Amino acid sequence: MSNVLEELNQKVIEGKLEIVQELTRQAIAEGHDPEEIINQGLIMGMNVVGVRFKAGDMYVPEVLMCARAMSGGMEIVKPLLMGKEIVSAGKVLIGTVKGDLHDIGKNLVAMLLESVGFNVINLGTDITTEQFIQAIKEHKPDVLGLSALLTTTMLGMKDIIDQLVEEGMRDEIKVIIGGAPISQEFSDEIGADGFAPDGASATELCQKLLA
Ligand code: B1M
Repeated sequence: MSNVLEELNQKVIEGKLEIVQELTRQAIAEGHDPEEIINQGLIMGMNVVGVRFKAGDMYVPEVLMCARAMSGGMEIVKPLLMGKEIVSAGKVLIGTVKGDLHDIGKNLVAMLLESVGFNVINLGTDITTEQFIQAIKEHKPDVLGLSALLTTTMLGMKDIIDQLVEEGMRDEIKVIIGGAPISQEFSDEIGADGFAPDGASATELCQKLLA
């Protein structure tokens, strides 16, 4: 790998936004292909971050800084991809369920999914069952990701899955769930396709479900 790409993924790991942007511009000026810059520079760095975070070697604020640095580089490369088809790992629609305003973890999951090549549609927080169903009809994602941080709102996940069954859409989409009070047992109980305890596990789960 060329020096600038190696340096780029190292600076993503260190969460250095300005340097990542500078190196991204340098990589473009040196004639690197935009996809090469994304995959070998930006995403490769973020993959390392995901693994370290999962192992407990990095903390949330650091991961957010890395994700911000990666996004800063992406913004510069993206215009060069106009008209170019990027191979997506799949489409994920993600949101925090009704009545729940917690979004730090959900956003972290969304960023990590994007960093490994998923096309992510992030609906935000306090999303009703109807809003999820409408968005699924509109965007036709491969995976629906539901997040909840409150024991009171996690029950809303079952309503969404029941509604998917009711509308005859359950077989068309994989449903993954997560959030501090969520467990594998709860996931099995409500008929989700899987539970992920953290962002890195969520990316692995989506990859496994769509393999
Ligand atoms: Co709230 N809150 N909060 N809160 N809050 C908790 C969740 C709580 C455990 C604190 C406590 O009492 N110890 C408690 C819930 C108790 C319970 O239900 N059993 C609680 C409460 C009670 C409340 C309010 C009711 C407080 C009040 O107003 N009286 C209120 C509710 C508001 C509402 O939602 N309607 C409230 C409000 C808030 C703030 C707005 C102040 C703020 C949220 C800001 C925001 O998100 N923009 C907040 C915060 C920050 C927390 C704590 C302190 C931290 C949550 C967090 O961001 N963690 C939290 C205590 C705690 O969890 N230690 C708490 C960091 C984040 C990276 O982790 O979100 O777990 P987490 O995400 C992880 C995994 O869970 C997983 O991956 C992430 C990355 O590793 N994951 C997924 C998450 N979603 C996933 C989806 C997936 C897969 C994995 O697939 C789709």
